[in-house]
Amino acid sequence: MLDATTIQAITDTVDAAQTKAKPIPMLTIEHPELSLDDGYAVMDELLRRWTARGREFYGFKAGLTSRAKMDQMGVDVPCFGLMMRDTCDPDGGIIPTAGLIHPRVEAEIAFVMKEDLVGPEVSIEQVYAATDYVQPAIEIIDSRFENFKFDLASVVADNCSSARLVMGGRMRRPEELDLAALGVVLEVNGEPLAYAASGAVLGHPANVIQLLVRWLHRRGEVLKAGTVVLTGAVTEAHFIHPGDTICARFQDMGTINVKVS
Ligand code: OOG
Ligand code: MG
Repeated sequence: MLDATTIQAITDTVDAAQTKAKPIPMLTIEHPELSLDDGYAVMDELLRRWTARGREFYGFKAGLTSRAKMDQMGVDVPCFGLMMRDTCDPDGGIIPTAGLIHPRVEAEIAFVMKEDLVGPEVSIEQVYAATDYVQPAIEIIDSRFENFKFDLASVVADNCSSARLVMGGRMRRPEELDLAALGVVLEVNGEPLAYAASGAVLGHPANVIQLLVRWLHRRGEVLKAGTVVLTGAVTEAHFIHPGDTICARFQDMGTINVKVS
């Protein structure tokens, strides 16, 4: 692993790119030895700094969990990132993008937990029992890397491109839905841009929760009650611009409508 001083220096670089919306080259160009664990060490240091600045942890995001996203980004291993409460925008509201570099929108299914889940292995039944409800979400991602180009270690160090999110539509109990096969349509300015089914993420979005619990266990952590989890985009992501209207329709789960400013 990289030494602590180098992790701090890389965190400084990512932190500045995120704060100033100035794109940087993919980190492995200057640090070819950057590993996946190093990427997560940078993410952990980012969280420590954000918390010290008074920002509040909101939940986890999974990224690169669907074939559409893996093919679009050229990375075929899922990753986990952190979401902060001050990046949430309301359904029916306006998403500010002034502080973002090249934002893209994604449609995702969110889980909100009501009981702790402790790994390494949990069953789908345990995931359902620990889930308070599932709900539609849209995520706005914004890679801090030039031309949205990265490898796995770099994107993890950039907190998996997390930028903003909206929870909306209807809250539903997972067992009342066929979560492997719900249709999702993503529209921008009234144009349907992408179609998918909820099972596009690892065959079933609950499988993402299993993977997250395993990942947390390896880090000596548990998935806590009250945590929100975005399970990853079901379709490829689409660029958005000020003035755009976004509509994401989720079968049996309602619709999210937002405007981009
Ligand atoms: C990485 C984050 C991907 C998802 O839902 O797959 C992601 C990226 O594509 O920039 O959030
Ligand atoms: Mg996403």
